[in-house]
Amino acid sequence: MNKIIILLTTLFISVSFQTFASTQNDVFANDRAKWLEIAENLKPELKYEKIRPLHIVKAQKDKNAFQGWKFNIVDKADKIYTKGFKTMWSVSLDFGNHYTGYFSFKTKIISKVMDSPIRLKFTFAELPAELNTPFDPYKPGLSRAWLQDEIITVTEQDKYITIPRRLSFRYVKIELLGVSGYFDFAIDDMYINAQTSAGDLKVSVPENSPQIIKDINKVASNTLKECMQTVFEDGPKRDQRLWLGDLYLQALANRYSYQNFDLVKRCLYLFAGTTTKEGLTMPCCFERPKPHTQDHFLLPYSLLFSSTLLEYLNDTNDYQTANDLWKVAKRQMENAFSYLDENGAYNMQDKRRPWLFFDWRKNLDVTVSIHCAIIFAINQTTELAKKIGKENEISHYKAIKEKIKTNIINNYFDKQNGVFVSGKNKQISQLSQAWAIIAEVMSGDEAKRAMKYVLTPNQNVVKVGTPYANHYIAEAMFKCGMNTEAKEYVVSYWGGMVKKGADTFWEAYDPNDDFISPYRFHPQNSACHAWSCTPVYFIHKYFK
Ligand code: RAM
Repeated sequence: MNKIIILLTTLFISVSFQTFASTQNDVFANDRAKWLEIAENLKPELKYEKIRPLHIVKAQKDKNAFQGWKFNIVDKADKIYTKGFKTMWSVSLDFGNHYTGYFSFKTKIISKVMDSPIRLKFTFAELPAELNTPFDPYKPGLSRAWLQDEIITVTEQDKYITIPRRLSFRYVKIELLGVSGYFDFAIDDMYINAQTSAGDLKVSVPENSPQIIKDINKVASNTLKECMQTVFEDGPKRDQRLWLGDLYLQALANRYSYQNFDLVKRCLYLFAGTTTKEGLTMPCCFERPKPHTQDHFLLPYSLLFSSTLLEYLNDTNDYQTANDLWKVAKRQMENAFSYLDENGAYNMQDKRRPWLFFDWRKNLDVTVSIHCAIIFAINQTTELAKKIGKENEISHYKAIKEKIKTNIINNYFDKQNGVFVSGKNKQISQLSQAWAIIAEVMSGDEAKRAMKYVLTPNQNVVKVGTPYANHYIAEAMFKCGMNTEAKEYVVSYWGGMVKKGADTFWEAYDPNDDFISPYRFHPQNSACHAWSCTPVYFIHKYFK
């Protein structure tokens, strides 16, 4: 009997020790469930609106149109409801704006008797060129499944069919693939049950603002609205999920538009609740069936956790959340410091190989940018710490910051041209200067000079390729006092998309290359992308 008791006690101690040890290794083991519950309780109600198409349109190739295609209006959309589909075989419709939701339609027989099923192909597109570029044969890249084409076999009439996947589009093309020669049918009705959690705009631009500013603000807020679902998604067409880098910018735009701060809070808790065992926030988060992440750590995004929490606190004065999530912010900083050597140099050869994403521009060297992103995060975390009285916990940050700063100034600053040069090949890029200014490594006239250098057309300067990176360019310009130039920059870059017909801002945009695509296939680009919505923030913060 005694032996059994001893055995059981030993077993109990060993099991408890193991549980204790594994909880010890798992930094936030005791917090995650609570954090995810907070996130779950903040899940917003979606608002729905049934939207029907406005026009039947016909595609026209046009070298002056964005990506070479435009649509011309042929007729009112409701003409289609009485028209025998066999008189058309294919029809394109324009819903007049970008919508996200579930698409339903029904058919009716208009002559004779239905003696076979009807096979229809639906292709949904955010942009005209997307609807007119053949998807197949598909070259490898992002999954072919993102492209929004669906084949539906209709076997019953007068009954709504809803396409199971959520869609994001302005245009739809319907093609008849198979039907018996005996009868004819018509589309009887169709609509998208458009959904968003955004609600009403709480902030508007002054009536007397120039039209282009009003247009940019409208397109930017529409972009954000479409991305606001049960989380802040990066793009309702693709990837339909929460990304931390996008969230930071959405939080800034949200302040000057829908002011849905609970959604920011929910997203912060989702990132906290899905941290790795090491306590790291992963770059993106999927909501279903239960919150989870993917395993490629993206350091610059994890560094933006502090910034997003700080912005949230500034907007809401919700000190409870700031205090609760403070340790997550701090953990991201400690992790970032682990990539630095004793001189404050970031180890580009580190075996953990985090993803150092700053832009999709090919061949961009990010050595200077990553150092500066760490400094920026130190500054932001320090500000956060001051607000919540935790400065004593981060008193060592200052010395680390000075080391990083000294290191990059000594190794990567070209005194002659007054610009930062990145990496072994001393690459001059727009982004390196922008991040140096955002990190306050450069300021005043020195900063202006560097920005002017890289913004002046020059073959040797690496430009940026996405509105994400352009956000930081514009922010850097405002920050160093180039207000007039910065405003012009915002109007010219984002206004350029408006002039090319954007209803929502695009994931990738280069004014000189309409076909730029991170995925080597422009129909895969998302034409309504979260990180492109920040003109709302610029206009309200700086366009006085
Ligand atoms: C893309 C997404 C997202 C971005 C990441 C890095 O797949 O579009 O917006 O944050 O990459």
